[in-house]
This record gives sequence, C-alpha cells and structure tokens, in this order.
Amino acid sequence: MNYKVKDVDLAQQGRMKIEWAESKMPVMMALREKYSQTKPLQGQRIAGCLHVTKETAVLVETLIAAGAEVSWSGCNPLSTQDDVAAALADSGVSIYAWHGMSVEEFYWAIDRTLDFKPTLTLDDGADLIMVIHTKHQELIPGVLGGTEETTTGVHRLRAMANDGALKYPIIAVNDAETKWDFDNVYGTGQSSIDGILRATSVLLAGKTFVVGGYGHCGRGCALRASGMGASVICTEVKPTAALKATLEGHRIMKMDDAAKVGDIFITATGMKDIIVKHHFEAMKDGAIVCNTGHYDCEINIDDLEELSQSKRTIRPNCEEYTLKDGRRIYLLAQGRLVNLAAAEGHPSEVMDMSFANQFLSQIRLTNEGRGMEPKVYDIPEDQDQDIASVKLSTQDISIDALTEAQIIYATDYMEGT
Ligand code: XFA
Repeated sequence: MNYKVKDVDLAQQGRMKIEWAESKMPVMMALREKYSQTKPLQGQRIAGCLHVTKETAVLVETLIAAGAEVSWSGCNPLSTQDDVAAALADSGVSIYAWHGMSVEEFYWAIDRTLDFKPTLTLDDGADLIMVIHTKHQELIPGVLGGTEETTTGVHRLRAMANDGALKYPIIAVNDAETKWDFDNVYGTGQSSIDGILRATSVLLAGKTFVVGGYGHCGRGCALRASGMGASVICTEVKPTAALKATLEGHRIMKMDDAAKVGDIFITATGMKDIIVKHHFEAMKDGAIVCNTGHYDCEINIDDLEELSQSKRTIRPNCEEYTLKDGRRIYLLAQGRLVNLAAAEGHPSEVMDMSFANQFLSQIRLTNEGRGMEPKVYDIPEDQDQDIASVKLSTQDISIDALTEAQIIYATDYMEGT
C-alpha cells in the first residue's frame, strides 16, 4: 500500500470537494488541458509537502496529468482534509497525511515521500527541503530543484543560500505578484470577514471596524469591511502605509484612540502586542476582537484573562470575557488566525493563481534546473502576466494590447521630448 490516510472510505466526499475546487480554478484546469497533451513532466518524480486541501488536490492531479509521478505529505498536521487525502489515495496517489498526526508521524510521512528518490521538491515552509539537506543528502545529486510557497520558507532558504548551505535551486513562488498580492489582499480580506461573520453573525453595516496594520492583509480586510458598510479605522506605525490608508478612504488613529470607539477589531500586523491591557480597558461593552496576522501574539490574551472575572464559549469560535466592571469582550478563535479557524482559508479562486505559479515553476525546473546555481530564484515577470492573462480569459474578459506605435513610444526615449 503506497498511502497512509485516516480513512480511505471518505474518498467519495473528498472527490466532490475536489470537483468543486476544479470548477473554481480555471487557470489550473487550462494548464491541465494544455500540458496533458505534451507531458513536460514525464519522467519527473515530485515529492510535495503542502497542506492537503481540495485546492492542493487540484495541483497534485495537474502535475500528474502533465506526466509527473508524485508522492505527497501535508506540511501542517492540522491542515489536512482527511476526505481529500482519501480521494487522492483512492485515485492511486502516494499520500501520507492525516489530520492530527504527531511530530514523529509528520517526519515519517516526509521520509515516505522520499522513498522514490524525487527529482523535484515542492514545499510550504521548507520542511521537505530541510529533511533532504540534513538527513538525506544522498538524494541531492538527483534533485533538479524545488519550489517554495510561503514567506517563512523563502526567508529560511535565502538565509541558507547566503551561507552556501543550499544545494539545489529554489523558485520562490511566494514572491510572485499573482501569489502574494492576491492571497493577502483578496484571499485574507474575504476569508477574515467570513470568519468574523461565521463566529458572530453580526451586521457589519454601520459598525466601526478597526484594522491593526495597513499591509496587504490589513488593506484587504479594510476594503471588504468598508464594502459591507462598516466605517473603517486603521492603525499603523509606518507613515507611507498610514497615508495610503487615508487616501483609500479610511481613518487613521492610534490604537489608544481607536480602542474607545471600535465595535470590531482585527489585527493584521505580524507584530506582537497590538491590543493589550489598556486597550481592553478602554473598549466598549460588546467589542469583538480577532486576529488574522501570522502569529497569535497580536492580541495579548493574558491581559484579557487578567482583566476578566469570567469567560464562556457563547458560540463556536467566540469566547465571551466578562470584565470585572461587567463589560463584555468577545475574542474570536482564541486569537488565532480567524480566517483559518472560523472560516475556510483562502478561496479556491485565489489558490488557483498560487498553484499555477507552483505548476509552471516545476516545469521550469525540469527544463532548466540542471543549469541553475543553487540559489533562490524569483518568478519571472512574464509568468505573472501569463497567469493573470489566463485568469482574465477564463472569465471572458478582454483587455487592450499596445499598438506598434505605442511600443515605440514606450521604449524610445527620443519620443515625447
Ligand atoms: C490551513 C492553509 C494553513 C486550510 C485547510 C483546511 C481548511 C481551511 C492552514 C490551510 C494554511 Cl497555515 O488551509 C484552510 Cl478547512 N492554506 C492557506 C490558507 N491561508 N494561509 C489563509 O488558506 C496562508 C498563510 C497562512 C494561512 C500564509 C502564512 C501564514 C498563514 C492552504 C490552502 N488553503 C485553501 C483552503 N480552502 C479550503 O490550501
């Protein structure tokens, strides 16, 4: 048996989820159609370590359609959708992933995906690359290259490359515009609002919605909250970001002032201690507080506990804290990422473009990996534009093209003077 999943009988349910995702991932389906003819990944063995979700299943089956053999593990013990893993196993994919696996099982699963001696790796968080570089260096000569999905992984790999410790080329999918921008602004924006609504069912219209941090994620949250009729206040430490927020129609305040007037608070900074004791002390009765930043330290929960006389779970993912003076504060998803804990993470339409970058980068490594230095590479600008272009065309949206004369105008510095 070349798989280990929770229960292969869940396959039918998982297959329906995958089919739903396929219908929302037109770029991946167009790539599948195109490359199932030419099979550019024929002969490649891809070891993948990436969240086992319905969207990832679409990527896996597209890699297979393009000729690759794959072997898969999950990159986070809690992100595996067991029914999706079952559907992949049932279709003959070697997959080693189940929800709630232990740390030992996690590394056991990665080891299993290395049994077939991969020629390419695909990572989210660089765990697979790390295992190969530390425990299985004998595999390195056979690896053409790898791709990495996230910021954290890319940071780790750039540091390795600087030390000369990286032994094969990596393409940083994270840094593609069609990944980074769309995930963070539109993916996080919608899914975070979705999480707040599922956890609370409040009306956003007319509420004062406070966003901590006006980076990409904060911007997405502000955009969507304002679109639903909330009045948005943003907090920032960076002058240019604060200025952008004001020019995009939001108010900017210090958190100390926003704390007094906000109905709903969301942190999206990547920094700790955004909402602390004196903020809770200033909040209105009924204030809702949540986080969509990378870590769960943006809201100081110890402070909230300290101020409270009691707490109870009043709804799923919604903890009611009663302060000593009787005011109530609602903490969502225990301060963890509200878009993952209370909703379903990025929508398939957004993952479509990230995974198109993954897929095309695997093909690039197949063709060019041998000649590439062991460094971290960016996605070429052309690839971003190609992916965006396919996304538009699948929605029957046409755009203009520059005329011959316009191209000359754009490139000839003598014109226009
Ligand atoms: C779970 C993802 C993480 C799931 C899986 C099951 C469910 C919901 C944990 C994840 C990431 Cl850490 O997926 C979501 Cl029921 N994703 C990515 C994702 N987000 N990330 C929001 O959706 C991006 C990110 C995060 C959280 C970057 C840096 C730090 C944290 C994998 C995925 N998502 C689509 C799920 N649609 C059902 O495939």
